[in-house]
Amino acid sequence: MYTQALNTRDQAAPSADSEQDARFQARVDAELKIEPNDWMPEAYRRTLTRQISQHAHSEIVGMLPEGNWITRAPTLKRKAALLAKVQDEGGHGLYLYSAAETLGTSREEMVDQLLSGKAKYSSIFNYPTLTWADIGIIGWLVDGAAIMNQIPLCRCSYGPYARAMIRICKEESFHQRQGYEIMLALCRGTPEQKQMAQEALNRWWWPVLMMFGPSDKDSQHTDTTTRWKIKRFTNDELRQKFVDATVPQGHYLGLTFPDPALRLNEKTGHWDYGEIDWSEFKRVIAGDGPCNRQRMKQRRAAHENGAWVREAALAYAEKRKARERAAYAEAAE
Ligand code: BYC
Repeated sequence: MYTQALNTRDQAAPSADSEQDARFQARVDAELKIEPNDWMPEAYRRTLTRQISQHAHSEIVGMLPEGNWITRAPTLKRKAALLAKVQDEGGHGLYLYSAAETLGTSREEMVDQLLSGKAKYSSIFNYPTLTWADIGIIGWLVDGAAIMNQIPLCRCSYGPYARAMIRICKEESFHQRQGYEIMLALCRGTPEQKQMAQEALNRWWWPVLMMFGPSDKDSQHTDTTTRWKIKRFTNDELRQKFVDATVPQGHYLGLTFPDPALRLNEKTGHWDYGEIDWSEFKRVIAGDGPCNRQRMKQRRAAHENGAWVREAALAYAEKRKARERAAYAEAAE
């Protein structure tokens, strides 16, 4: 999708030159895109590599809780839609790794960081999918939260990330609708099905609110990334937008939210919500959530089992290169 050549760090060496920094910030302020070969502060490169690679890892790990349900989807239609959705997520991971590679870190390095536990991925994918209703919830709420967070990223100052996000958001929007449609079918179904939908909402609501990251007062990166126009809204702003959009959708389904403090604030027009359990969030991102170990074990196994594919692809590329070289040599004679 993007250049195959990696930009080396020397090409964009960090500079103590504040004029260079000021020129960079002026470009960002003028809403001009920063492209891979443009000069950028080393910290901008680092933070983008961190965010884009974490995002890519989240897509790849995010395939696991849903992939678990492909063989158990209740109908052929549901199975086909879920298969397509999980494939889309694999695709999103690949565009994002490509976008991150343009900043000078290879995909192999990023994957190693994931598998060694050094790199983070979204907290939400460390929760189990216990029933079919969880698949509806992932589409409705997890993809709904992802869209809320990702639409502003389509205007991110870094060109390759912004462009990747445009396509990703279109697909996420389909994912969100398929999830809501599953929820609608369950809520209009038997009392047992509605109960299953309610229990899934009870389990996922708080972890989904945590997806937006720590509250603004605890967010380490927001100030800088907002100045660089990577982030356009703070974590709390996006969380509030999500709650405002989602609560009426839940009420339309006839479901209740597991938060006694949830109420429409007549003065602000926003839904007020209760305190998030940040100790749970910290535990999950530190590796001690309900499924962290299982997810990493599955990813490591997938990586090892896929080694022969990588080797075969490399061998094929070498063979093609050798054939091309031979053809040139013959033509030059
Ligand atoms: N989980 O300073 P902060 C998807 C970390 S994919 C884990 O606010 P930032 C989907 C954060 O990394 C969903 N870690 O950070 C896929 C930082 O730690 P480090 C993923 C989290 O970057 C398949 C520390 O906490 N989406 O939706 O300004 C199927 C302090 O946070 C989380 C993206 O990646 C978390 N939830 O803001 C369905 C979107 N939250 O790195 C759906 C792009 C925070 O310093 N990313 N942390 O060690 C972003 O927009 C931002 O990176 C975040 C965090 C809003 C997530």
